Amino acid sequence: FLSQPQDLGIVAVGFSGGQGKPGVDAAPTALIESGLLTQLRDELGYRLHGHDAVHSYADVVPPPERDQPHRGMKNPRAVSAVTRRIADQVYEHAREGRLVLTLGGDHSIAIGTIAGSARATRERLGRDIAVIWVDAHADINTPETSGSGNVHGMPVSFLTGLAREDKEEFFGWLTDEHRVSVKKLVYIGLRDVDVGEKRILRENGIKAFSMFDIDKHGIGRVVEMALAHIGNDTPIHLSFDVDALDPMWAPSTGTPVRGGLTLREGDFICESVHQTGSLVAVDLVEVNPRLAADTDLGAHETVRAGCSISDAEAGLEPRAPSCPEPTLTSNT
Ligand code: 4U7
Ligand code: MN
Ligand code: MN
Ligand code: MN
Repeated sequence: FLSQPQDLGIVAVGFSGGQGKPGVDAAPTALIESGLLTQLRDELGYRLHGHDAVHSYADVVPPPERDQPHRGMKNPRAVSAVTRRIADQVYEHAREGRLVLTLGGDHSIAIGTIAGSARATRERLGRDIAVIWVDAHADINTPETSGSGNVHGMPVSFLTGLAREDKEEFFGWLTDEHRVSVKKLVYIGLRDVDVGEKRILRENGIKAFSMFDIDKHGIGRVVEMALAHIGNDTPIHLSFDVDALDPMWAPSTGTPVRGGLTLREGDFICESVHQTGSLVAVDLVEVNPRLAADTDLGAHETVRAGCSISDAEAGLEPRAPSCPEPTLTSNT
């Protein structure tokens, strides 16, 4: 049984190389400027670590002309080098028993965050982590199945070992201690999965709750089933792509898909997962304040939604902690 950490490790990642639209690197600053960290410190009482810098990893990112595609992947050296650094940063926080909050950046950075938390959790608790991936997309393309070559659509394949590469400069630094089992992976919110990805999900028996499942069972039951799948007391890494939310709530993101989660459903997922007491790390990715900025409300609303999601991930609930759970009479 894990105790609720009082210490929060922050990794603010200003990186957009896993996809083609600039601006997603500006998200950490936008989130922080809108008061995310002070909220976590002042209202949740966390001690913050690593919050004074937004990292661009400029020292390891090669110039674009020296980063030609490899196996169809765009910016492969940059993404590999940056995620390798992020893995070390997350590892350092998690090894100290801190809850780690990573603010992206595009979703390729989860290669680093999950590699780091998987390794630290094995070392600290002798346990394998489970991953809850909340997203409109499955992000499980291999370089070969990807139509876009964008690595933000591939992180899960590298993390599970479905995609492999020997060369260190192309994610060859990933070893078994960084990887997660396909059995400990569960998706919530899917609604735009590529044909090749569907085959990968099916062939590997990966647990996935689509928007259809949420409509059918309700978000409460879906989260229950997701948690049941990974098992009690399993350390959890929650990776939240803001495009899981309906564009009504989060229009400023690179690959919006209609028909998504309400903000409350997104918050509910995070609150529920936090309540397990088993969270070791959380990501919030794909907020792009430069997109849908024309509507003016777009970027602002998306940043607000991002803050709400991060608060929920860290355990902020509208109910006071002293307030007892209402007793409900069940008719089932
Ligand atoms: B995100 C896509 F083809 N599957 O691989 C791809 F539809 O992190 C989208 O979830 C990936 O935002 C989206 O490029 C990645 C596409
Ligand atoms: Mn997505
Ligand atoms: Mn994603
Ligand atoms: Mn996206």
